[in-house]
Amino acid sequence: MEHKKAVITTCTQFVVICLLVVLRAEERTDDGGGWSLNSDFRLQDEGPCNIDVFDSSSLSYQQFIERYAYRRPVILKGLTDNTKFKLMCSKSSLLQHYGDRRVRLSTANTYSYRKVDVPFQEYVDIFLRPQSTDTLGSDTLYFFGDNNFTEWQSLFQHYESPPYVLPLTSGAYSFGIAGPGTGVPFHWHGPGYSEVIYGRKRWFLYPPEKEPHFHPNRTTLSWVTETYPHLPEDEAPLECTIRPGEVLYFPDRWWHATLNLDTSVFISTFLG
Ligand SMILES: O=C(O)CCC(=O)C(=O)O
Repeated sequence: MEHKKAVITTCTQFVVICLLVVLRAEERTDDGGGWSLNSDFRLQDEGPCNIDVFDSSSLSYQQFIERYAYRRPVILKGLTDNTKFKLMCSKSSLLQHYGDRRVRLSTANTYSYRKVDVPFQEYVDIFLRPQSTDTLGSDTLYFFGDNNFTEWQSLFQHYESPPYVLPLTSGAYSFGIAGPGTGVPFHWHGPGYSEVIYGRKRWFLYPPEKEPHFHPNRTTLSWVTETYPHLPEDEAPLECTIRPGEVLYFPDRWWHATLNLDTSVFISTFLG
């Protein structure tokens, strides 16, 4: 009997070790920082990209100001080097350093009303999961913004924000992590940048004078599934999917909505 127990225990330990080895290997190879494993659910459709994309070396600050800053969105590649910040944002590193800190979650509707505070570890274990199409924005809790800059200062101080700042403005950060299919429905505010550290994020934008048709309590995922495919050509949004190493600039008061295609770690810099 004792021998049988010992064999079972040894086998169980062996299986657990094998699983851990596989998981760690996957973490190392997928460069999703351990947030999104190769086997995980992710959205495949990146959509078209009809926003101007530049290598940052081919668009000077002066050109950015003249052509884009007050006129239309643009995506810049290689504008910042956030290699160190990225390493610090891996799942294991963030959980190790901030797992017991409380984070403030907001409902993902246009006029974000409800706020819920949970330990970061609990957010990762329980709330961080794929979005289902029929869940309302008011029932989706999203970790983005409302960051505690005192507690997380040791992380944010390593973020290199886009250097093309609008005159007379300074940047305020908004950091988040969310599952595939999540995102923020259409809304607008001041100008800023969005960068994904891990994962891909699909963006939809309309100029201030062209308010899109959307329901403020439906998620971006439901808008993409139900409304977007039927849009007449002249109501099509500007859109693109951004990846790590790229930043998207949105001008003042442009309508925008986001859709995380993978589990994503991301940060916005609001210029005000
Ligand atoms: O990154 C996101 O999902 C939301 C970004 C956004 O809407 C914003 O920066 O205002």
